[in-house]
Amino acid sequence: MPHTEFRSEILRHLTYTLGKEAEMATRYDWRMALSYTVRDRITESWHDAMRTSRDGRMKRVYYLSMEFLIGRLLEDAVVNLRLDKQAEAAMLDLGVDYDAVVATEPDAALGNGGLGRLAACFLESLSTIGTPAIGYGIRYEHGLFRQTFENGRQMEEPEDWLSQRHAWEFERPDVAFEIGFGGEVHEENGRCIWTPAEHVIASAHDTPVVGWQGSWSNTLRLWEARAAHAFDLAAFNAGRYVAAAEPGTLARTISRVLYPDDTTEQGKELRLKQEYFFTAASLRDILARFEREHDDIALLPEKVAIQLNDTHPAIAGPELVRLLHDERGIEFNASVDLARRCLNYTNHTLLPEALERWSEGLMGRLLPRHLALIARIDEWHARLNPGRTVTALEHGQVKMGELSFIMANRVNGVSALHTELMKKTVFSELHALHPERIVNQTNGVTPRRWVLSSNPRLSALTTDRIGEGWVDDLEQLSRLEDHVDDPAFLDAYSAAKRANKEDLAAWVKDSLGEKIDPAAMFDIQIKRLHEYKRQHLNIIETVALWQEIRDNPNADWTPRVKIFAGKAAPGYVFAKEIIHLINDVGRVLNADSVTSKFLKVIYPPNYNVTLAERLIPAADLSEQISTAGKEASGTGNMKFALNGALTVGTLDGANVEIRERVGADNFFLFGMTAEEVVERRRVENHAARAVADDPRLARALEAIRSGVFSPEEPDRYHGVVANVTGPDYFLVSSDFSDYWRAQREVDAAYRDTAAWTRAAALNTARSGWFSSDRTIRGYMADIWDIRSSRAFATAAE
Ligand code: 8GP
Repeated sequence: MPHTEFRSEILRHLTYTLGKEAEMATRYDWRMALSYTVRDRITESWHDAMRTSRDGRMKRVYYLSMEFLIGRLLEDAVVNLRLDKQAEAAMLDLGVDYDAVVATEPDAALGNGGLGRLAACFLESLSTIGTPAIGYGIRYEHGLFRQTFENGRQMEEPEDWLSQRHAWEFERPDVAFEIGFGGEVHEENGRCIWTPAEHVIASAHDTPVVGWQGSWSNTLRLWEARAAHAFDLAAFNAGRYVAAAEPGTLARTISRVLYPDDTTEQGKELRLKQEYFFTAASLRDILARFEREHDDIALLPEKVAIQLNDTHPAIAGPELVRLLHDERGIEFNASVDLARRCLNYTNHTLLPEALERWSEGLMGRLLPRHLALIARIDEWHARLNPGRTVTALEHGQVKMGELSFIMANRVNGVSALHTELMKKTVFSELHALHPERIVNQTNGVTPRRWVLSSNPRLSALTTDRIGEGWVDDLEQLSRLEDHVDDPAFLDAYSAAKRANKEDLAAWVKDSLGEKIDPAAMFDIQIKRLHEYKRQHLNIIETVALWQEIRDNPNADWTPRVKIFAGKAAPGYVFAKEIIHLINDVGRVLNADSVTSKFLKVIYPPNYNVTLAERLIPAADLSEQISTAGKEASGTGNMKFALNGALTVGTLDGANVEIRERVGADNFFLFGMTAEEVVERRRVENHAARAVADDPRLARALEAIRSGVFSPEEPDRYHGVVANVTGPDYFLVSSDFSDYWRAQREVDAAYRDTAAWTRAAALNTARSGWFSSDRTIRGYMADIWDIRSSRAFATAAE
């Protein structure tokens, strides 16, 4: 389509959809008009895809997730539809700054971290591959909180992404289900009838998710909660205006906020309500669709593959059994069998505190019928596996991990190491009973967003050398290996990185007022704050390095900028102290006239998808330094490697597989292995010993402890230091010396610019396997049993 036609469509939307005159239009208006124009392009392929799936009676994937961290959608859609040139030209014609308009879109922050971003990458890959799929979740009014810093401390403000209209969604008032809570169960003619005490309406909002080249689009269906009777007219007429609106307010609470907690499950009752709310609505929707297309319920597992993204939707097991057995009268064992063959469960963390458990009391109050069904599912499982004792219901608690496992056809881990640890630790007994059930699917990331759209310079260079087939067949990047000894290619590769770093430096100057040198190494750690991710190991090493530079300021130091970004759960005190410490250290180091030309610390607030897109293309070094055995996979690690950052990392999660692929020479390994971690914990006073053995570590900790970075409150970090020198569960002290050694190797390597660039290019060339397209193909083959996708649609049934 010529850009002039595109321009007319934008103007048409501006005039008729937004009701604005061009002279009066704000950037917001232009963005909305542009978004509607782009959305029109998607809508056609979306309808085609739905028709093809329906007419072909194709099997669909239903991805149930509490989180979809989709970020901004306009740029992504423009890139996937290949409308970038037209859109820019049309906006230019209209006298509007395209980039500025794109930048007004708020991030849809409907997730906490890795699990939510993975869900977003998966939806895009499913569309690119052309596999019929629907992502189901909650339309949170407030996504993850907005982070600001006040004197270096994290502050949380509500995220208000829906204060402007959301251009991408279609409201479906006609798709609504009544979801019940509480009440009683009684038997009638041998059948259990649940009469809930309270009802909430789940109402659907659909966002199309377009794949590469726009040839297929799937749906993200998010549920909003509203009251069955939102308004109490009698109360209103009696002058009780607040009370009159109360039913609506209470019901809406369910889709009000995303729980801002990445590890510990809190908010108990409301959280369980949210989980049941979206799971129950999604299952009803799935069954209604199935029953429209098929009249034999026995076909359910052949047509429906449900993926439980972690245990948050684990109530799907008993709920599906309830819908089949109680509501449709299918015999109990047959119902369990049907449900089990549809359901699959992905585990994302082995941290015990993150494995959900609900008290029997709470479950019984909120979901009395489900509690009874869980007990029956346990009996059924015990009957089939005599002599074994693993149950979902134990000591007054419902264990959602066990329940998910028992009710799943397949259970998967998210990296090879994590899957093996799952078999040996949390699910060892269930694995022994069902050795075929656990499979591995190493995570991946979508190359459309994480390379093509966020790193246009690297993308242009890559396409110039190997053609553009890599965009949906990322392993073609290996063909870049033929170019890594070509000086012209390496020059261009390093020029692209340099330009990305200049862009970032300009942004840092504008937004934080700090000047950073694009010639310095950009060393980046971005992720949620957690002790196991060990941002404190990084900042302690920074302090030690600063001390050495001060001792010897004339030595040949490799200039570095350490960049951190990430949010801490509001209730996670230790994580917030680490943020504070990083900011305090940054304040001192950045003001140090002797050392700051060699070492700076930058912490932009409010890490989100958009900030990641800005930081990753500009990275030289990727920090993946978790305690081995704790990071299930990581996906940031993959994004960095693809964009040509070298990794300093432990043998944890997918780091192991990244190192295998990019080669040990192009990866800076340090630290204990998962087994060594377990052994080390048994050593008495392991932390104190490590500190005693490494004077550098001792000196850095002493500076932190004595208030060098917090003179206004010298004992501010006593707690942090006491932890790292005392219990040190995550072995910061024991891994410090080896981390220091690896970092000095990094320094030396960075000084050899040509060799560094070659290693960076090899990281790009050898990371193609980490595409989420590959991961999705793995799920299709090993979990969902789907062989048909767009390419096979006509051959289906
Ligand atoms: C994360 C894992 O920590 C990360 O290693 C992995 O790459 C990612 O999932 C995707 O598989 N886990 C979570 O984000 C997580 O457990 N979040 C839930 C507690 C909310």
